[in-house]
Amino acid sequence: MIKKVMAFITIGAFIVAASAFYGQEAVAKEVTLYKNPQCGCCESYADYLRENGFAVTVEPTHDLVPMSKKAGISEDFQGCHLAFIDDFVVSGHVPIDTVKKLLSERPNIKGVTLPGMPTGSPGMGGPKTGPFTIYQIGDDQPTIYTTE
Ligand SMILES: [Cu+2]
Repeated sequence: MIKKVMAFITIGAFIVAASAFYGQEAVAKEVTLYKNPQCGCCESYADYLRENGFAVTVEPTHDLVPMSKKAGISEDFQGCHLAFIDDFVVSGHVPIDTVKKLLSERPNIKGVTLPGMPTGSPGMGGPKTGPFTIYQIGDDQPTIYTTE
């Protein structure tokens, strides 16, 4: 009897775990990425997100700077494109581990940004010359979210 109950619990737990797993895998997270029409590294970053399982829609725009500002990112901290994922904004060539950290920890911020276009960051070519500093965007001055 106890063995039977244990078996049911084990199967039940397996089904719950499996459906949670497949539920996550089946639905690719939607991303809208705004970029200047001529930006090539932004396209590469969109592909990088796609390779990591996101469904990316690229929207060319000439209003990237004001749009980024409206999203809470002052000019000094803006990346070369602006992506909206869930309720967060991700600006610039932010590595996927940081995007995942943001989406799983869900801190009370507007989003994150990697200013400039550091070589070696995802979507940019060349060697990585040092750690990337990713800033968090909130109501106040940006502060460091993480480095990687
Ligand atoms: Cu870029």
